[in-house]
Amino acid sequence: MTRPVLYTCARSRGLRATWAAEEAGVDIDLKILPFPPRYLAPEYLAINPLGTVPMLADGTSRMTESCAIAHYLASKDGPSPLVIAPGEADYAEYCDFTYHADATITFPQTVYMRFVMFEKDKGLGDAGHAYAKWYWKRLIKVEQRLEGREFLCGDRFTIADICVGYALILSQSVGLDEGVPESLKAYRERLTSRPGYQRALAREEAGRKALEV
Ligand SMILES: N[C@@H](CCC(=O)N[C@@H](CS)C(=O)NCC(=O)O)C(=O)O
Repeated sequence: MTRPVLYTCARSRGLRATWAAEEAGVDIDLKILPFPPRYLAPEYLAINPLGTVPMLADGTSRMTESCAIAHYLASKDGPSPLVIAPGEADYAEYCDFTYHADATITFPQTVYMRFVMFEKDKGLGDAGHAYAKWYWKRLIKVEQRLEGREFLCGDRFTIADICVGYALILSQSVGLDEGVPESLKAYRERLTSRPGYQRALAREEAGRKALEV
C-alpha cells in the first residue's frame, strides 16, 4: 500500500498535519514546497488548483483542509487516543474546537498577515491591525475552556489541541503575541514541548533547508 503524501510549506498550517502524523505514528511522505507555491512551484497547481497548502494525497483522495487532514491521519487506521470518538464525553467539544481552530481563529490571523506583512504596499495596514484585535478577542473561548483544564477535550491531548495550538504557535512567529493571554502562552508551551511537535518541526525544517541547496 502506498503512503499518504503531504504537500506543504514549512511552518504553514500544514504543521497541524505533520504534527498529527508524528503523534499518531503514521508514515507519510512529506513534500516541502517553497512558499507561496502558486508562484514558486506552479506545477503544484496541476494537483491542487487552489494552490494552497497543505494537501494530502491518499490513494485517489485529495484533502486540502489542515484540521481535517490532522483528524484523518489520526483516525484512518482505527480508534486513537488522539481523537474523541462518538459516544465519548467531549465528542461535541472535540468536533467544535477542531473546526473552530482554522475557521474562527486562524482566519483573522491570516488577514492580518496579508495586509500587514505580505501586501504592505496595498495600504491596508489599518484593516490588518483591526483583524489582529479581532483575533485576540476570539481567543476568549479557548481561554475559558482551558480554565482548570490542561487540554481542550477528554482530559487528554488530542487533535483539537494540535489544531488550536497551531494558531497560538503562528501568533508567536508573526508578532501577534501581544494580545495572547498568559494562560494560553503556558498552554502553547505545554504543546510545543512534546517530542511529537519537535519531530514534526525538525522534519519540516529539514525539507525547507533541502530546498535551499
Ligand atoms: N483552510 C485551509 C487554508 C489553507 C491555506 O490558505 N493555506 C495557506 C498557507 S498557511 C496558503 O496556502 N496560502 C498561499 C496561497 O493561498 O497562495 C487549511 O486549513 O488548510
